[in-house]
Amino acid sequence: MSSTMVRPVLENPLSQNPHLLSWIEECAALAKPEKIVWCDGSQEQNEAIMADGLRDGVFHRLNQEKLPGCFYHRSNSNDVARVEHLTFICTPTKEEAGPTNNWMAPADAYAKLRQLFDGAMKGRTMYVVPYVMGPIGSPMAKIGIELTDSIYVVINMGLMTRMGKPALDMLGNSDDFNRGFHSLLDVNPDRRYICHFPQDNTIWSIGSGYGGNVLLGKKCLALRIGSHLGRQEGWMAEHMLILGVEDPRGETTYVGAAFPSACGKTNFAMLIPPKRFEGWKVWTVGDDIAWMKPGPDGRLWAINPEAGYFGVVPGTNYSSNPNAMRSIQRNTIYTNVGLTPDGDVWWEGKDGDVPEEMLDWKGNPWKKGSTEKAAHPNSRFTAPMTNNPVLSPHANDPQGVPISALIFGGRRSDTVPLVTQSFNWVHGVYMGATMGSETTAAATGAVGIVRRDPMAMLPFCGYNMGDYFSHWLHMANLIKYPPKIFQVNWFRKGTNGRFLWPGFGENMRVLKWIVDRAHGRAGAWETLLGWVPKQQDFDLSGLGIPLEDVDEAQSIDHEAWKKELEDQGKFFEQLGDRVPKELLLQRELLLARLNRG
Ligand code: OXD
Ligand code: MN
Repeated sequence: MSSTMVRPVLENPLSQNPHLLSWIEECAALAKPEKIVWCDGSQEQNEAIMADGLRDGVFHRLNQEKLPGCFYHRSNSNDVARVEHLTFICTPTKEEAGPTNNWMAPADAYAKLRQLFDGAMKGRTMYVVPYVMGPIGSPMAKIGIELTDSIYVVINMGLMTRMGKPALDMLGNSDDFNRGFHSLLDVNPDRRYICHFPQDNTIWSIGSGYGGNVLLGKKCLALRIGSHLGRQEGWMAEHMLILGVEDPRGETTYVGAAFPSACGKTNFAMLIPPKRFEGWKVWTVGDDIAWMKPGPDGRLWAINPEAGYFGVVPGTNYSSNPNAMRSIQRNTIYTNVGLTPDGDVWWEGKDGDVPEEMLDWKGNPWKKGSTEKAAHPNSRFTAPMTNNPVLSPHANDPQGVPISALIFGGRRSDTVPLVTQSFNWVHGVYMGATMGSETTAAATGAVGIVRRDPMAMLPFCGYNMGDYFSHWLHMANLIKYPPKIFQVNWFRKGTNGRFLWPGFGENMRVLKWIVDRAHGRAGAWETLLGWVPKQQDFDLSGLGIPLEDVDEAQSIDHEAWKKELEDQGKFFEQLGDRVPKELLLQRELLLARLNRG
């Protein structure tokens, strides 16, 4: 083996930043790649890297007539979702990571992973992937560099972030960048760790190729490290979509909404208003993550740090999300869906006929009528946001968009009403903090069990959850005109097990009430849970479902709420003594209202 293979020289570096160069040297000395390639983000280089991916079988070319610029990827079948049990927050003390995170002492984590990284890239190429989270030049944007041996990561980072030379130009000679180090190693769950070092602005991820574990800009930097930075710097990193609602007069109101993984954030962010709402439009700013900071005008301003969508494929169709369907017809990566003989893709819930036969997500022959799923329930598309027909014209604005309302929503078949407005900011924070949701396939583990998922951040909060709640409460002091806070539940079921609310585009009706309330324009009734729409302020005309269903979706079941509060109490106990007193008192107040009947 030549010496350059052991200690690769940095040939033609795209940057002379000494901090960057010495860190790359250090990582290369450990992982020992054969070659180092700097990603400049150019189309030419992307095509060359994709050609290598096709040659190595990482990607398959899809039918280019049907799906121009689209490629197919099949992941290792042991590696199809985020692995929360292998995800660690490595703060100096366990207390800082808090009871909802796995913790490892930084020195132990570095030592353990250093052993795994040692020689992990032998014979492979190490790609240097510079990227910006947020619009280029935005004062809210952050720079990350990911070193990876995965072509899948390089191509996906190119879609999901502002990747390439502009990131290096923005970085200049600064030391202020996130250091992300990733290797597939042998894609073995026994040697899989996703470790975050908030104090070092560093992420080490090894042994996985799944998006949520390895596209380090997304969950790792934009949420886990981001939430830590936000607390230090006075802003918020949230698991929220951002959308703009334009009314027929042309006024646009921006809303952020937190839903747990695979609960329809992408659908909501791309919503098409039903016929009844002629002249209304919804614009997508982001579908998964919001960074929000108080602006000089006293409002809360939000950017979407991402540049693409990494969405759940099954269930996506021209009824559930026409704009997502239009977004994934070109220049899209499909991961773990079914592959038809003519090079097209298929998944459960796709429009049209079920193909007679295809290869399933594992590459096994699949026949119509099979009880196996052709697409993995967490199969994904990666598409650039510029494909979205309703992309907000303000998605690239460096200062972001002003937020008037925040929405929390879980997947609950019972208990939680369709829509409620909080009495005030603290009550709204309590609504978010006590959010529960039935688990989905986005993470490994049992599906369909209610788990508390505060602000949809349970798997993504990079520090102690109690301190995170305090940060939320503290933010009210920094925002002169705080957004109004709402809770929604699209998933409530009737006694016969059917959904009470049609969801999808019809969620516009709820959204309109929220927007009107945010502007102080619509009426509401006070209930023990918060404010709910008055009949005349909630446009249900032409909805096509019995109004009794809507009433049932909005009803408050006192017995269910007593149980709910018990469960919330247990959750707060688990979180320990860092839960702010104000939130414990909110629960007490609600309990008192409930007991009064
Ligand atoms: C995602 C997730 O991929 O939340 O967005 O898991
Ligand atoms: Mn998400």
